[in-house]
Amino acid sequence: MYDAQPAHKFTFGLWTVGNVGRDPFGEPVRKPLSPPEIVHLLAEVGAWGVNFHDNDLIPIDATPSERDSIIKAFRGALAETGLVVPMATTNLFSHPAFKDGAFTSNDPAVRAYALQKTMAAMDLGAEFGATTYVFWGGREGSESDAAKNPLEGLKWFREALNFLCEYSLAQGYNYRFALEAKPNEPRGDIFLPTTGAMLGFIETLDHSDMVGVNPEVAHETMAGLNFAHAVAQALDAGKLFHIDLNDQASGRYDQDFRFAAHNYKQNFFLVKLLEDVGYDGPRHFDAHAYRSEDLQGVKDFARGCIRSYLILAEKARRFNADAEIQGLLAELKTVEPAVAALAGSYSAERVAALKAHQFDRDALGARGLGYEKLDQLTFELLMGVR
Ligand code: GCO
Ligand code: MN
Ligand code: MN
Repeated sequence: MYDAQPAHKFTFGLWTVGNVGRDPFGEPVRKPLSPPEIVHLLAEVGAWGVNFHDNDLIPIDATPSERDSIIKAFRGALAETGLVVPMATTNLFSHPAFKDGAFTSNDPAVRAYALQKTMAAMDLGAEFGATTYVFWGGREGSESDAAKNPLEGLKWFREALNFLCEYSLAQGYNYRFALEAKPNEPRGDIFLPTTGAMLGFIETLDHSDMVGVNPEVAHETMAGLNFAHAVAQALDAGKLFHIDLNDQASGRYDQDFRFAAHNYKQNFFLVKLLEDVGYDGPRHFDAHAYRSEDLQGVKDFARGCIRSYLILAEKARRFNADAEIQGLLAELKTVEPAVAALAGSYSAERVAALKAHQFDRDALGARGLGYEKLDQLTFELLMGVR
């Protein structure tokens, strides 16, 4: 019943199930897996696709011949399993050169190197048929505003994206760019900290039509925001090009937990939103297993992400088919048609009708809305007692 179908487009990054469990306080707890091993693991758990940063696949110091043999082995694993590569991205955060950012580094040599590295990574992604290119500016920010002018940072970031859009077009790549916001970590503050901020920034780009967002559950939650609302804004703008699913408790470090491990209710409304609108992009799990896990635990983690999504999708269908819930929702909208017609878009007639109408504001204020019942029914449905 909770089997993944290709239409769900469930994907994982090489860095997710490949995560070895290193953290700022401790060494790795799992052995590294090679890219072909990861592809086979993902096929085993039911994933549709695999994504990568340039250096997840090709180490930053690989020789050309090492590069060729890695590509050959990876291609072989994709052919054996039928997995696709829908998204690629650049690692612009691990190497010490990027300690003050990549596209927004104060050092023009670093900014130029970041462009060179990204073009090469776009070439690599295109070789595998990727059509979405993610930009997560993990180091694009500062610890002290004494060190960097945020206006200059934004200007440099815009310049880089305009450059790379031109490069994508000139190469004939089919890329759509997806910008991923995060409020902080690893920088004290990261520029453009929320999906809403990204959406505003996109409109200032030369090729804004090519650029959308890649919102992540954990990142919006770290900022104390309602993730489903951020996703709704992206959908409303036609900009939901990709999505990073995971989980996070508010006010904690960047946890990247298994999807829906923490906020069942918030993630239910997220899945309901995606399913109701028929979102047809990749559903990417940007998460990793707890540090307590071995290889079996990594598989449990990956299967859990997929299964939890499918369970919540099934709950969303039940919510939509639940007569009592739907009855309460319909009741909210039942008003006299003549009064309902007063709300709507601008017209001279509506202005005249509004000016003439007498509203009974006390009656409007006195009406109980039934949200307590609605929320309780939602809880009962999610807990399986309904
Ligand atoms: C994080 C980010 C990253 C990016 C990834 C793709 O908080 O570490 O979510 O995992 O999504 O680098 O750009
Ligand atoms: Mn993250
Ligand atoms: Mn992410």
